[in-house]
Amino acid sequence: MSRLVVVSNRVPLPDENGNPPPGGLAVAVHAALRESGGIWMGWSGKTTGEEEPTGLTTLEHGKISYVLTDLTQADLDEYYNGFANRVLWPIFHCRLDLAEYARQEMAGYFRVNRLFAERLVPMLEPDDVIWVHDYHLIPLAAELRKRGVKNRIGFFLHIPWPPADILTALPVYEIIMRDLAEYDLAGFQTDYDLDNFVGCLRREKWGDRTDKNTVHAFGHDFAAGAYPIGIETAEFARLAEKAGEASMVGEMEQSLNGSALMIGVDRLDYSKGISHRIDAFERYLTRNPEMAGKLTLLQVAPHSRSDVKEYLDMQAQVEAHCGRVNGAHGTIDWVPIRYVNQSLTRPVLSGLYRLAKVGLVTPLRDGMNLVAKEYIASQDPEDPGVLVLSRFAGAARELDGAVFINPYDTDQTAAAIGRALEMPLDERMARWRRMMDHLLKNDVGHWCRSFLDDLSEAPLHHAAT
Ligand code: GDG
Repeated sequence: MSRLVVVSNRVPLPDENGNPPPGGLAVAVHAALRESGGIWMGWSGKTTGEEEPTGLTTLEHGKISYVLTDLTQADLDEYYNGFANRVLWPIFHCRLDLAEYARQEMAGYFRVNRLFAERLVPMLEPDDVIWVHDYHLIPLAAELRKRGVKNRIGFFLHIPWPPADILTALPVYEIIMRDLAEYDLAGFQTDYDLDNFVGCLRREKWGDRTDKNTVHAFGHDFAAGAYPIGIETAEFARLAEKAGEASMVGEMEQSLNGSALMIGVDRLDYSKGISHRIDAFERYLTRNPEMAGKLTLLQVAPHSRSDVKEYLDMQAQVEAHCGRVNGAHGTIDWVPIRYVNQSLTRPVLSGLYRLAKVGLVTPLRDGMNLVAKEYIASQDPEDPGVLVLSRFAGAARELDGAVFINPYDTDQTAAAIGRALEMPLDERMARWRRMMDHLLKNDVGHWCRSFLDDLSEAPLHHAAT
């Protein structure tokens, strides 16, 4: 069996017993790494001064080596905060208005990808299978190929791939497309993303599909497919079932004083549609004044990317928005929105999902959205809640029992809240069962195995050259 080499911006390090941190991706990829042995490489989270050499640390746990590279502050500013999070993230989420392209930052992005490649090459063995994750590292395969690496290399994009009209606003889109074609397998979250990717190739006459999962572009064939990421479904269901034991969940239930709970859980990111959700909740309260005191929205929103200006701006906006709605609609004994920036533990989160009659997942665009899946996995089979889901989340391609909304349509989302709250038990159970069966079958282990199986069979254009 070939060794697996995983590369991602950050590495989820295990605890002292070798157990991975909670989180579907970390658990599933660790399971694959434990089986085959291998390496997980990424940024250490540490920065050094411009003049100092950046360090490389290796930690060994059983058959897995964790290889952590430091970056300079300039690397971090240009590669991570700059090009990845202020250019690629907004453009891939169709927010051209928020993209701030600067050549220096782009140069830093390619420089860090070169650094990763230089550090990885000496560690590679000829049979290693390499799996690269996400938009931070698109050029990595091209950099490895330049250094003579002929191994199988796969790439998985966790965020959406935009349509050609949007992508072409990125000044270096041709390089990004060519670099992606250096992988043996390019994996996307949904068939829509895959279609967009092929559409970009077609638009520029660089290539096209030759069959469902093979693309011919820039003179060679490579595999491209949709691999919708899953969660640890059974584990979430188990956590949620015993979550009543967590004191925080009990306290929450008591403090609701009989009012129904709706929940939103998101990194504080402009792609998640948090303000649109608050607008819709307010519209619902305005239209249904008899619900005053009977409905509470818990919005869990840990801070994210606070070094990026657009994120600080949106944090301030969401805070002001919650304050405004609470001021206008709240009473001395009822706060309509409970807004929490604290990060909660998974057992508490699963308990809160289960307590909530409605899960509100309203991104303006999202690669998948794991919260939608976690909400479903956490429900009580005898009395499940209802998922209100944006049609612009990748999860909408799978979770067909949700109540779908367009987050830009505030009236529609407000009406969906009403519909979810009033939905009869038999309909809720039937919708939930369908989605839960799907999530049990298509969990994160399935995702990981499907990707790696297909990578092991992908056409190998580099071996021959
Ligand atoms: C990217 C793509 C794609 C949130 N708050 C807490 C907490 N969370 C956890 C959730 C969930 C995860 O964070 C968020 O996952 P999402 O999928 O919603 O979003 P991104 O971070 O944007 O992830 C996305 C994903 O990659 C995977 O491919 O689905 O589309 O953007 O797991 O539970 N977890 C805990 N406490 C919190 O307060 N423990």
